[in-house]
Amino acid sequence: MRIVALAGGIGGARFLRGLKQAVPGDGEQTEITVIGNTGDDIHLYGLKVCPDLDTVMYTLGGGINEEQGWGRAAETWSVKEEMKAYGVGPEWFGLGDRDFATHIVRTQMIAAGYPLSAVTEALCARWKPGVRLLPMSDDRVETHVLIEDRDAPGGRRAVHFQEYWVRLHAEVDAQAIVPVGAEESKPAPGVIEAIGEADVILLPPSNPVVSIGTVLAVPGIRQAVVEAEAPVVGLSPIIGGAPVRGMADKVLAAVGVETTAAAVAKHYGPGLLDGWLVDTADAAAVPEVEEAGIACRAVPLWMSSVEASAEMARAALALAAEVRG
Ligand code: FO1
Repeated sequence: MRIVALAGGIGGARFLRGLKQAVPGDGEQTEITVIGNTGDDIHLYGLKVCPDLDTVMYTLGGGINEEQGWGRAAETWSVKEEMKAYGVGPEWFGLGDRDFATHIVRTQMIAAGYPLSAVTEALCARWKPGVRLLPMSDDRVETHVLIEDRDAPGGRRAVHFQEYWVRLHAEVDAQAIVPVGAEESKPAPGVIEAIGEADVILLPPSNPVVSIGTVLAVPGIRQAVVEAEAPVVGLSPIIGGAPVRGMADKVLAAVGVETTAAAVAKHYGPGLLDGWLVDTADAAAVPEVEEAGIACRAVPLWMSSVEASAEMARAALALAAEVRG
């Protein structure tokens, strides 16, 4: 079975770990292709950092810092401390010594002319995540957030997504989310083909705006998913009216979407989604989602363990089989 998943960072990676556990053991029967968000990418100290690709690679490759959900396990921070001693910021973004190696290798390969997809493949040769990890695009796309700034002309300014997320903790309202460069970007090699050949397409519980939304903003990807033969099943990142992690509610508000499991399903729309899983706490939302033309089931969606994530993945695959008819 060929499974394709559009994924962001922590929530997506944790779901994918469960999906790997859920699919039939004989690996050759099942191939998982992950199309990763690169809108979170940030350039620091002359290095290209790809948070969502690295979170998937480290989580599935066994190197993730489990509590944080990002960065490396058993990390040390000597380089960061030395940068601080030189007064070179930004202090608010924590790059550990082990993590730096990933960004140095990536930046070196890009400088040598390799596209991000080839770089990601090379980094995964070490980490062996057990899935094919493709960036959504080899072109530079960076999500910026428009926030109010009384001192700025027009009363607002754009900040990089990471500054909004990590330094500002999304405490100020996002007036707009802009995936800079998306319009000019192209899907990375293999992305459109993987979607077209998929037996199932999954939208993990990643951020629907800045993760899944950014992947869908690359021209051609949304259309490929809409036109795909494969059933498309998503899992709600919102449980009981609140985001499971992160501050998804802040970016959902920026695009005028209520922070509910049903609203996110309708935001993706019946043109894209064939099925949608909500948590048992949101069972009351099932009729509303079904009325929107999307098959809906209520199952436990808390990824409290790898087995819990695997159960969610099994439920998603079962719903895909059901809607396939
Ligand atoms: N998130 C934080 O909240 N604080 C950090 O200092 C931080 C550093 C960091 C470094 C590398 C990396 O790959 C991810 C990092 N993240 C940090 C997480 C990152 O902001 C998020 O994982 C994604 O961008 C959102 O999904």
